[in-house]
Amino acid sequence: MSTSTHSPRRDQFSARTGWSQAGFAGRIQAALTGLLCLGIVGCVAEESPGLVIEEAYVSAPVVVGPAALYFTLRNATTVADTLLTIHTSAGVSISLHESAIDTQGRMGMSPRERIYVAPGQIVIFAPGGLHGMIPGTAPVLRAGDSLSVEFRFSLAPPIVMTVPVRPPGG
Ligand SMILES: [Cu+2]
Repeated sequence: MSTSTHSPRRDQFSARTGWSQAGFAGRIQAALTGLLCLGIVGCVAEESPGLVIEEAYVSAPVVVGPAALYFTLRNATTVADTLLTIHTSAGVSISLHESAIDTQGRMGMSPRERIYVAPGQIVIFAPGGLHGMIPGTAPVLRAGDSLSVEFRFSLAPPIVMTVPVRPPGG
């Protein structure tokens, strides 16, 4: 598109995308925060701008079988997001599950399609509740191993991280 007018660039942006000025400023600020992050010690690679996975570990199976993945998901952004899928870097799908006690007092677990995380919300995947289920057909996991895992979200870029394997129940 060629034009002979010299309207401010910001106005062209607003007209094309419908972004509010505040929304646009917010995006720039988020981008700057991401850049600043590069120079700060302790700002680790698994941290995407705003969505953070912390304290991730795999609990090794007692015998050969499925293993559980636990972690804390924190949404430090101002927009809601959704954890869609988790898989290993080898392409093995890790199911989203939730354990619960039914009305008969029996412990069971059911699949979850996706996990919504509101702005500022912390979602804890821990024994007895939400967890990732690693199929027993994956390479057998033992304490001391590590596993490369990728988390995918509806908005935020994927987070790839190396997760330690702890002893069963550890
Ligand atoms: Cu499970």
